[in-house]
Parts: sequence; C-alpha cells; structure tokens
Amino acid sequence: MIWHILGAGAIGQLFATRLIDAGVSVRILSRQPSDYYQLHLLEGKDKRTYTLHPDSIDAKEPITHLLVCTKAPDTVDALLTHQHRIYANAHILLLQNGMGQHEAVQALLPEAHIWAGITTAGAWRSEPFTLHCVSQGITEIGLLNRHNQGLPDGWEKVSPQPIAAANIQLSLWRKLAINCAINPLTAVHQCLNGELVENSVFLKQMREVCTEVEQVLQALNLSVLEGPLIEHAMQVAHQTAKNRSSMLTDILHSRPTEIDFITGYLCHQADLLGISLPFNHALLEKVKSLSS
Ligand code: KPL
Repeated sequence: MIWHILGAGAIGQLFATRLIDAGVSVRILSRQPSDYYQLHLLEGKDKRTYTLHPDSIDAKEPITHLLVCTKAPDTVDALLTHQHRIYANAHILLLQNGMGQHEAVQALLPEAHIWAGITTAGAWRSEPFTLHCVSQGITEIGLLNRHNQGLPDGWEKVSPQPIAAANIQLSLWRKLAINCAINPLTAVHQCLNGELVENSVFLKQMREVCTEVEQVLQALNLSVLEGPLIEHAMQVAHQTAKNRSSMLTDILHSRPTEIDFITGYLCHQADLLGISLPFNHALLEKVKSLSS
C-alpha cells in the first residue's frame, strides 16, 4: 500500500513524516518532477531527516490511497489533475479546513471511500524543506460515505494515533465553528489570534459571530460543543495567541482564502434553513473583497 499525498504544504509534509514513521510508503504528488528530496523536521529538541519521493504527473500506476491536504478551494482541480490514476474504490482522506469540498469530491469520485479529518497539529516551514512542528495536536478521522468505526489503512500505527471519530460530521462542524469565529476576524483586522480576546471591540464582534453560528448549529440539531461557542473560541484564540491564522496568512500572501468553505459554507446552510446571519454575511463579503 502506498499513500499518495496531494498538497505537500506544512500539514501535508507533517503527515507524510508520520506515515513514514508508521512504516507506510508515501509518494508526494508534485508538479516538479525530481527523484527525491530531503525534508528536515524540527520538533522540540529533535531534528530528523526524511527522504520524500515525489511522483511525477506522468506516473501511471493507480492511486489507491490518497491524502489530500490542499487548501479547500483547490481540492477539486487538484483531484482532476490526477483523476485518471485514481482507482474507483480508492480511499481518499481529506485533511483540510472547511466544509463543502467533501460533497464535491463525493460527486467527482462516487465509488471512492471518502474519509474526512481535522487536526489541531501545528506546523510551519522556514524553508520549503525545513518543517517546524510546534504542536502535535489532536487528529480525528472518520469515514463520510460508509459505516466504519476505524481508521484508514496504515493510520492505526500513526503517532500520535488519530481518534477514529464516530461522527466526523460533528467534528467537522466543531472545527468549522471555531474557524468561523477566529479566521475572518483576524483577516479583517489583520491581527494575531490572541488580539481577538485582548481587544474589547474585536471580542464583541467574535461574540456576534458565535451567536449566529450557534443559531445554525441549533437549527441543525448539532450539539458540537459543551458550553457556549464563544468560550471555546476564546480558549483557542488564547492558546494560539501568537499564531497568524491561515486566512490572514493567505491574505498577506495575496493567495485565495478558504472563506467560501468556512463562513461561506455556514451562510449557505443558514440560507437553506431560512436563517439570517447579517454579521457573518458582512464578514464573508469583507474577506472576499480583501482577497480579490
Ligand atoms: O485553524 C486555525 C487556522 O488558522 O486555520 C486556527 C484554529 C484559527 C488557529 O490559527
């Protein structure tokens, strides 16, 4: 079994190293063909070097296990590039922020096993092949379109072991709710996560976002968190105080953001339910205007 990896940014590279440590063969789907490259992983006082093998676009052998760590908006285009090699019953694991892309992948690959994952692991790259893991985090994985209580092939040996989520939809909503509360506001105010709790104006806005998100969660009968969302969002903003959110990072690098798959997905669900979310709609438009 080989796990191919699509989207070898910091999270893709981190999970490549974890799979290699678990004894699993890994191939990076890359646009720049080369025989192999050395990846340096720095974690606490540890420094380890891994050899990663890219697969060129011309490679022919079928892909049976595919980990997707691209940005949510890039998912479908990235899969289309490799679709001719993807085995009909392949296992596809989407380990990304956001919601909505999962349905698009199911429509594209209707016979595939579609797994979804969320992670709080934190990693960043100081250079393309120098990866710093700042937090091991917790990873949850579950199968979206079939009944299964376990983990995908090879992932039982990954360390730290991911949680096999009994209801991954709930986990996705939990992560989405936190991302709705933090990411767009940090993008609009161009601030670090911690400033959302330190600045009373930003905090008031985060409360407004959370109140609206909770309306949608209640209408969908999803109990994703114990206690109010604002408390969890404040805790995450506090724990990641010095972090620049992924959405702000995208804006600062003039890259497309994941707003359509975070606040956009929330607003779309609210529209279907006939719920109005003025604050989140305004944030959606504001972030779109910043990234256009
Ligand atoms: O997941 C995140 C992100 O930046 O995308 C948070 C939780 C906001 C941490 O930065």
